[in-house]
Amino acid sequence: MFSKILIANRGEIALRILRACKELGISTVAVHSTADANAMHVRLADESVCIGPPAARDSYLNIPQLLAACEITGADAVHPGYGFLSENARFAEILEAHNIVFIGPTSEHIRIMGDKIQAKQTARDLGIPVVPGSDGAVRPEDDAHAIAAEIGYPVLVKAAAGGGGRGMKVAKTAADLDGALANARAEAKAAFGDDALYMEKYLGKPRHIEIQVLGDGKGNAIHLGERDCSLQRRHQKVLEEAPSPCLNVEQRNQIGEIVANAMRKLKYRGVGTVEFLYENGEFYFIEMNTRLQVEHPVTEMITGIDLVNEQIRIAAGGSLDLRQEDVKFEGHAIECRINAEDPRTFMPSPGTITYYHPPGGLGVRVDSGVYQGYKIPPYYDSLIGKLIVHGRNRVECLMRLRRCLDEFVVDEIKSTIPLFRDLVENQDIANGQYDIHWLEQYLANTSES
Ligand code: MV4
Repeated sequence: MFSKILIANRGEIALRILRACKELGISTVAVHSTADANAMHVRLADESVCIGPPAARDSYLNIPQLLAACEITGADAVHPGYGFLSENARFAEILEAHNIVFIGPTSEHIRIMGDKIQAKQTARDLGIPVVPGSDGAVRPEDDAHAIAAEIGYPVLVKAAAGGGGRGMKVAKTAADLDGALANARAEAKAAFGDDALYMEKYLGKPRHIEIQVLGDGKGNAIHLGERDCSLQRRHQKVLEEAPSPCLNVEQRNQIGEIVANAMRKLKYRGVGTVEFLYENGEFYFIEMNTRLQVEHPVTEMITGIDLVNEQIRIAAGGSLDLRQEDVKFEGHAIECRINAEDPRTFMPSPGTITYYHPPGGLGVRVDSGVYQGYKIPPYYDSLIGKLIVHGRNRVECLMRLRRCLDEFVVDEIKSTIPLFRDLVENQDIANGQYDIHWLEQYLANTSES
């Protein structure tokens, strides 16, 4: 096992990782920018190193500074959390070259899944159902019209280097295709320096359902069920839940087994998430994330499995000691992402938290890096915490969530808590009847009044 882990992240996820390290008896190193000197992850870690000025590219993304911090402290492994360097294959390689363990998958697997065309081909070769579309890249010399006609309109043009919705263009009919391709290619070139494109059948009203996986890199892998992450705004998830209100046990086991089998063949190591669009009873692979995700607690709440503990043990060379039949799904969990934002305009609202009272009680978990008196810096994403609630069933979970949102006080900054208070009263949410467009439509409708 490792003796000291450096946590290359900040905020609530840095705390989450610290807690797992402490329970494993591993020493911790926090790194921080000058803007985060007063952050909770710095206070709770055994040691801390300032790695640069506020801008992420000069601190949390600064590989030489992180290597220096490892060298100074003698850390033998790095946990990247999510965002920042968590899916940077080069960072994983550089650490390996310095005999420091990257707590995550191999750099090769990170690289494959980072290229959405390669990811899709790999998924299909492993037996995972994918969205019908072009066979790999659509090059400028290809007959895009013939390919699109074959797929059937509407088609969606996507960037190989994209993900998270950037560089996507819909062509409703053949008349839109040349424009969609030109716009997508220009956007991809500018945003990623890689203008490779591919095309897919555009699915109109899907849900976003993702499968959590865990592998040991030796051919053992299991799935931990799904999370329904359909409630998004501008490609940012807002509320996630498990199990999905639209799946039954057979559907879960079927897609879960397909994904787990694929991960066994791939010899995938660590935690991963395979993302699907789900429409009319069918799953369609879109992307794989090779990192721990923000919404991982939802899965932890219904399985009782500590995903960060598993990540660390596996990175240290341990084998997966859970078998698929050991994974039991119990009850229902919902996560609300609490952002320091105006609940109507979503404008960031940094500033000082003058009064803070998180909810508690049975089935309640708050993962947050903030405290009363904490000043939220303006330099990073606006996530200040996550409220995760568990109940024996979805109805109990929603009742508990409503009660927790009533208790939650975060004063003198704007937060998204009032949005969630509205959502728990909504009939579509109560019925679990929503798709990936529901939230944006709801927000457009409620802003009129
Ligand atoms: C799609 C799609 C419809 N059809 N692909 C958006 C981000 C990226 N992860 C994939 N995305 C989509 N891909 C096909 N073939 C619709 C979306 C999409 C979406 C997906 C998940 C959650 C929210 C979304 C919001 C808008 C569009």
